[in-house]
Amino acid sequence: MHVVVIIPTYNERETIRPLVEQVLAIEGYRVMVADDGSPDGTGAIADELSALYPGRVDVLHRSGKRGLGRSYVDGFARAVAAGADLVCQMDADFSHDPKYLPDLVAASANADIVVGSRYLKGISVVNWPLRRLVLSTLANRYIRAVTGLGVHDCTSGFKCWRREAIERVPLQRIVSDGYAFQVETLFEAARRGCRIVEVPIVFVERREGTSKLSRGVIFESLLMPWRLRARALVRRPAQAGSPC
Ligand SMILES: Nc1nc2c(ncn2[C@@H]2O[C@H](COP(=O)(O)OP(=O)(O)OP(=O)(O)O)[C@@H](O)[C@H]2O)c(=O)[nH]1
Ligand SMILES: [Mg+2]
Repeated sequence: MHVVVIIPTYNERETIRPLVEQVLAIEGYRVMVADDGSPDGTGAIADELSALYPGRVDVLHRSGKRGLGRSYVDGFARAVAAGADLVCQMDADFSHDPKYLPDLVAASANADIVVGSRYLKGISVVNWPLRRLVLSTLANRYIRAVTGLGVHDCTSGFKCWRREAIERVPLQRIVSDGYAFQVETLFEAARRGCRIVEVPIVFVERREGTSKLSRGVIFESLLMPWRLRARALVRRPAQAGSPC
């Protein structure tokens, strides 16, 4: 199995090195860092890691407009072109512990997309203030109600995709820039028949660096479920790739 773990970064110099090294400790896994020209030099650290671990660390340096969604679109396309069988996505801030990656990969034997879920066994989040917990759990209820998605943690950025599922989603038509990317891609995959399962994870709030959650990103996430619902009404899924 060719497994690529994509880590999008913007100013994550404190965590990127130990995180990449923990992922590489899992035999055979490769990493792709998708850096948006971080002013703090995260991209240069990723280049050092790439030189240190030849063939196992790829760095995608993106310039121009920043965006988590666009970083993943570019990263997915590159990983699939490089022959990946499974593509994982995770944050760089250690909120997603690499120890769960083998669980996600194992569950992909019976699923097209595996979601690392914070809300499967009650709520498994460490160090979030109450208002953040309330926001996230209400957001997930809202997304499920509006889109009809049957996933407990629709906004999770910790996932494993089978290559066929990525090929099935028309990535170039994904419009989200920010965290709404998670919801939009899940929705587009689900309506093309991809099987989505969740595995439990414990999510830990970042200790280093700063959050990139902005008002614009929250607004996009609030609007996206309605856009998706409207899209489902007016547009039949475009056929990209073979069925899941
Ligand atoms: N390439 C790229 N990565 C980004 C961008 N914005 C955020 N990221 C990365 O996406 C991941 C998630 O961002 P965070 O700031 O941790 O967002 P979050 O986890 O929702 O928020 P916190 O819980 O407050 O940390 C991190 O690895 C960030 O470095 C971006 O515009 N471009
Ligand atoms: Mg985070």
